Amino acid sequence: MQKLLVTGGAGFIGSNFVHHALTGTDYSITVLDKLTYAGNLASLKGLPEDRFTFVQGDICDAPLVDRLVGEADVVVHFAAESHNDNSLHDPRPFLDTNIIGTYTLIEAARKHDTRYHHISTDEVYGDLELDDPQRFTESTPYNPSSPYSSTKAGSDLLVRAWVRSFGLRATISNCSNNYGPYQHVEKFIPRQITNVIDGIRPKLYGAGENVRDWIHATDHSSAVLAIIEKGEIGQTYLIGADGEKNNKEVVELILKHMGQPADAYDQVIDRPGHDLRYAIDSSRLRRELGWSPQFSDFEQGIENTIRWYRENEAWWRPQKDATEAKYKEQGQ
Ligand code: NAD
Ligand code: TDX
Repeated sequence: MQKLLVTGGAGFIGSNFVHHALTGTDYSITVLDKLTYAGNLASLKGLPEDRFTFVQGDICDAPLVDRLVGEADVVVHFAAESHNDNSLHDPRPFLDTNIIGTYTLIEAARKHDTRYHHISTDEVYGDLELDDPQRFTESTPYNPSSPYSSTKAGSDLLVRAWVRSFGLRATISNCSNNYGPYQHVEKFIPRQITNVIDGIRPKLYGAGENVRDWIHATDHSSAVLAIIEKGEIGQTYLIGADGEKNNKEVVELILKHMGQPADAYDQVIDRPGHDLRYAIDSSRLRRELGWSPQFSDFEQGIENTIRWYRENEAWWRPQKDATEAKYKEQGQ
């Protein structure tokens, strides 16, 4: 039985991964999570008690990290400051958690020779023109735009250097935009769903032409499991499900499935430096590790996600007012 240390397991993708991994394998999992505003213990309810442990703590706490990494067979590092808009208003926590936190983890993994998997984002590659026929691949040069994506890029480069210089047994994955249950209401899709539930019109940054490449969090989880089990040490894998949609299309889909007119949204101030388009070519992952996404119908996925937020109001309600108040201050 493998022992996994999952950082950031009380966040959106980390919690989806923990549920997925504990269902599909006999692994035991320890989650290390600071429970920032983005972490929620309620996302980890109902897990098998004999195979799941929760530790509240900071990935920058070197003695704690050293002990937990020493007890694990594999580290899966999800913990991050993850929201672009926050990084534009207060970048410092992004440097601490995304850079120093990653450094702290890979130093411990180096010392204990622990297998390490690093979760990252397609945003490290910058953005594409709307009509560019190319998509991001593992060899696309890094060109991040925001404080968030530049700290994620920095953390990826640290991992690459630790592999080359110290023989760290690591893999990296860069995934596209995730959606699904347990996503914080600050993020695009849950913000608009919960706005409609509250009788507030969805808020589209600018004209809504920006394209994101959507993947269900369960498909991200199955890809990470495939990489842990079959990935080649030192390699980077791009994870994506061919889900390109512009933001206006996504808002219209949410409005349609929530019984609202297609134009019942507001256009608000655009995000500074807003990346235009992300698009992932995940052929290496599919070809070399035999992975494929199971949630290929985005409209069905959005319907399920709307249902989840309707049925789990107690999970998101405590964050909603403070999140909207912050956006209002920023004119968004
Ligand atoms: P999230 O913000 O929902 O969750 C982050 C979690 O990390 C929270 O539980 C938080 O409490 C915890 N955390 C933050 N700082 C910490 C610290 N210093 N020590 C310990 N725990 C800490 O984020 P998410 O959307 O689930 O993203 C998870 C990972 O996936 C991140 O590395 C992110 O860059 C990456 N990623 C996200 C997406 C996406 O669409 N959301 C896409 C690709 C990659
Ligand atoms: O209210 C909104 N209106 C709007 O039009 C919000 C919150 C967002 N947007 C736009 C901005 C983006 O073009 O929607 C798109 C998606 O926005 P976010 O949910 O903030 O995601 P994004 O900035 O694309 O980054 C996400 O995907 C990559 C995650 O937050 C990152 O952690 C991940 O690395």
